[in-house]
Amino acid sequence: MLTKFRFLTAGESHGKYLTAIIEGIPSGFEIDPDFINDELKRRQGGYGRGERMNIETDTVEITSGVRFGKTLGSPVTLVIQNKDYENWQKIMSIYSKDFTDEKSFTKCRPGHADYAGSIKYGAKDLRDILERSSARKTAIEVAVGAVAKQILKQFDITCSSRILQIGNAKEDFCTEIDKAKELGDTLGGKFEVIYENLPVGLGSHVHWDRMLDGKIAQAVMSVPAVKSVSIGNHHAYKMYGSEYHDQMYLKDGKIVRSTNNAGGLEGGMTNGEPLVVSAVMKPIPTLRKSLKTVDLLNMTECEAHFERSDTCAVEACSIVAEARIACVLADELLLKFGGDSLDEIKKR
Ligand code: EPS
Repeated sequence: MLTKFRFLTAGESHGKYLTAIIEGIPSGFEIDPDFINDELKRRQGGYGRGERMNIETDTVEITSGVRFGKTLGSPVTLVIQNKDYENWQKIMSIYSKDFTDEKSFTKCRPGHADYAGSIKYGAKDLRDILERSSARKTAIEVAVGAVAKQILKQFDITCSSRILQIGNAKEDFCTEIDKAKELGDTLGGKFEVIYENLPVGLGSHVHWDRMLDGKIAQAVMSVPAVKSVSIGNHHAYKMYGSEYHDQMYLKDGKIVRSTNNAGGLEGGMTNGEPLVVSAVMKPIPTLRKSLKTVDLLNMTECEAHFERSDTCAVEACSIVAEARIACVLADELLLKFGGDSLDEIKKR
């Protein structure tokens, strides 16, 4: 869907590397690996994360497209090493299997990709599905998003996010997470991402697949475990039009608004107000407390597979959503202003 800021990612959760190639970045953009690493650290953090985060210290290596701190206009390649691969080398070997079938996992986890993925791809071992469906891949997505954020930074576009709710808690999130952990359970929640200082007119009203609200919804909805996305005031369904719509006034010759219920988007285009996107993350489907399922090996009822998991990853999810939106916005900026170098774009 992205046409100017295009990227592909690859990598399994316990494979050797997570990789991304970004194509379409004009020359002259400053890229700071320390900023990317700070973003990776933010994704690893948050209260309620699991043991895997104690193993990894996600760090990016840039292997193409940047010289002396600036983009060359050529594809930018990012690589993150999975430290945990060392413990999984045999299980994740690319060579023919040299251990018994007993190691296969066949008790699918309700709520994960295991069941549908096994049927779709004919996987006898659900690990063939788990390894790519794992939210581990969001590490490299955050690295790509950190590159996109550095493009946005050149135009003073800034980003922030906050947690709105975890389970039933609107304030004391840690206690709520501790409670779930004690029960061997998991928790989802709700978060909000805000982008400020966007120019008017990113996106377009002229065709359904050019509308920015649709592009953002797709980008955030496909973050693992996200079940709903909304833009602006999500109580729109119960408000009068006269309450909901952001009325326009003049102040010192400039158009101003007293509300931002539209969340910065009207007619599929940015309107100059802050872009406000909120999303709901479901509880992680890998949990210590048993969930009833079926063993696909012998079609008997059993308890779902459990290795280890996070209790709550809503904060990490919000960082991933920030990254996904950054990619969409960087793409829109490059689409609108074009150019092969930063200087050329700035002139436009
Ligand atoms: C994740 C790494 C994974 C999980 C988590 C996200 O590591 P592992 O599978 O080795 O424990 O902690 O993924 C899930 C909970 C999931 O259901 O996909 C990460 O790096 O964010």
